[in-house]
Amino acid sequence: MKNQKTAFITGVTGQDGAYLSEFLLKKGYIVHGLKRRSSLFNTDRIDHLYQDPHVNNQNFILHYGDMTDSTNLIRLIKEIQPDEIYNLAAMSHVAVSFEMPEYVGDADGIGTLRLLEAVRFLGLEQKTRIYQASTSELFGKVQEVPQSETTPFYPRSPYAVAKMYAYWITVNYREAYDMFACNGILFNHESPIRGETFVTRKITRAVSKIALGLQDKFYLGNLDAKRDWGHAKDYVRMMWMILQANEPEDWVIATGTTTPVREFVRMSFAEVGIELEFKGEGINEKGYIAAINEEVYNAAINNPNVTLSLSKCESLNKLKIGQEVLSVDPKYFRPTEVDLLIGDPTKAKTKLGWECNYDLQALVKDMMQSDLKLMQKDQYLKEGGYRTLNYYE
Ligand code: NDP
Ligand code: GDR
Repeated sequence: MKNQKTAFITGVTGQDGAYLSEFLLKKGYIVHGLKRRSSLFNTDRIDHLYQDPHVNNQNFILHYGDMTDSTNLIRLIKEIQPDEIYNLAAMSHVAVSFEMPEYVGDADGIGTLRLLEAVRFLGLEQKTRIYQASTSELFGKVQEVPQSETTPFYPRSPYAVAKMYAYWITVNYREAYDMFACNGILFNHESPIRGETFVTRKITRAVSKIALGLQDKFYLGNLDAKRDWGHAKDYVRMMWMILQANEPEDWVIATGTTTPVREFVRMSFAEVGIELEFKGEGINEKGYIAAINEEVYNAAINNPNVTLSLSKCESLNKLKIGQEVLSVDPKYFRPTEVDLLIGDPTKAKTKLGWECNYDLQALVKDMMQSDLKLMQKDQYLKEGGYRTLNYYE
């Protein structure tokens, strides 16, 4: 294809890496991805894009590597000669970053420097455009509401501090070496392929299991935290738009609305016709089933793609009014919390014409439908006498 562009995505096996690969392949790009060696297959999210390496004219190519290995990054970038690099690789879990701060500093912070240096070292400053996955966690203990490109940073975790280094080294390389290097300051974005230990996915998985009678209750940490949640599909589109702009700049990407974790729980249960009632305060707060709308329940779990021997009635009968389905477990509290995030995406909307297709209700629906289907598969396997895996998230 004439003028076919080549992109290199680090973190290709993650949520955003998978959606971005799909998006760029549809646009006609050749996509190279960096994946880590793992003792088990770790390419679930991109298996549908995978091509047999023996066929000719592959346009989706995976390479082993790691953000902590600069010689590997230099060699790959030399081979690939990318027009665009999307640096999505990171240890991205805020709570886990308190457990492994040194590694996070290395992979998320210095890893970004390694990538920028590789481009400079290879003399590709004028050819290769670079997107850095920056984050609303930079705003942390927020200094302004809502947060925009000019809001001062106040990071509150080793993850956010490492990302702050990555943010500024990207700006510095842009200014020092005239590189087209940009930060997308993205607020939380979720999807059916969101990592299972982030709060939204933890909720939609647990609610699906509870609805199907596969689990009685689940535990969360801070129910009061507020986040500006969007859909990952909308956000990867903006990553690409950022690199097509006339000038390299930094951009806030957000929906502009904020919602407490408790409300996300309520909305997820509502998708299966379960009305929740919250009682108690702080660590004693609990969620109980207040009512069940059987019509909504049946419509939600009536998945034509899975034939179940277990009748829907049986799962429904396992649910009881007054059943305790949610408790707070302080082990999920963080040493320092980010209480409120709400972004102001005016610049992205006015200068680049970005819009989101999904609001929070549509996001919750998409995630719930997908997890109900996934858990129905578990239910089906269980009934067939197969072992299903229990993850305690
Ligand atoms: P995920 O956690 O789903 O994916 C992270 C990716 O990085 C995975 O492919 C992972 O590989 C890879 N990775 C982790 N460490 C290394 C390493 N040392 N070397 C190479 N690859 C590594 O994150 P998301 O897709 O949700 O996010 C993408 C990026 O955007 C991240 O940098 C994240 O910090 C940032 N971000 C995310 C937001 C969100 O709400 N999703 C918001 C703002 C920023 P493996 O699969 O092997 O673990
Ligand atoms: P966050 O996402 O820290 O915002 O980082 P996460 O979903 O982990 O937490 C959001 C909020 O929910 C509260 N919470 C819980 N969180 C988790 N994971 N598990 C729980 O049981 C739980 N209970 C309550 C948290 O305390 C927090 O306030 C995500 C990541 O994708 C980052 O990589 C990204 O940079 C930011 O979003 C923007």
